[in-house]
Amino acid sequence: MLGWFPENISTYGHGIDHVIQVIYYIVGAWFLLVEGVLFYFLIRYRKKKGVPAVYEPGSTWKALLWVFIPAVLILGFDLGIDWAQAPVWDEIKLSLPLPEQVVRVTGRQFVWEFVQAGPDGKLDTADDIATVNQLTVPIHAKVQFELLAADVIHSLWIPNLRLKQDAVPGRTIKGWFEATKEGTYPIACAELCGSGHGVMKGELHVLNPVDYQRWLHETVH
Ligand SMILES: [Cu+2]
Repeated sequence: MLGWFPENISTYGHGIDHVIQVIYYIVGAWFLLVEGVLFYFLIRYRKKKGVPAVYEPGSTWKALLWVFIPAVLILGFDLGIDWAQAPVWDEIKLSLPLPEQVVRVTGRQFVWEFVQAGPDGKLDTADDIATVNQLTVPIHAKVQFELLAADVIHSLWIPNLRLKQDAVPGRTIKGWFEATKEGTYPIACAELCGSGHGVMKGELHVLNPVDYQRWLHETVH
């Protein structure tokens, strides 16, 4: 039922999709149940001749069960979602694997700026590669990013990587991803950041190791 998702090309994408599925089915079933009960009551207790409307303050235990039972069920579902997402959160957010490639990403009204470590593997050296709206990474490599915002809050969104992270002025937020399929994928801003928000778009290029090395050396020299 979630086949309309963009193709997953991230090592941790299945975990994210699993969490979304859990939430989707719980909320979907709950929605149908609540709407069903609502419409049943609407019809069952509709206006009838000779039956006056009564004020029901909900002061009896029997009436209060309509509050307590759903509250307990919702708490249970919440804990279930927590339980499903905890290992995914741990993997993506609490661990920062040793990077094979480092890139600094800056959101700026209305572009994505990338500064990528050159062949020496380090940022802030002479061989850094600076690009605008174009990010090139090798396939099957752990890419670590530091995310900054130059002006207002932006959000780095690469749907195929199942990556969405706010960029907040004054903060450097680290994260990582590993792409599993060659190709070109969209990058967007997911936080309304001004009049050009809708055109704040870029492209992620995932290259095989040979093409990547060629790109790296052609771009640096
Ligand atoms: Cu933005």
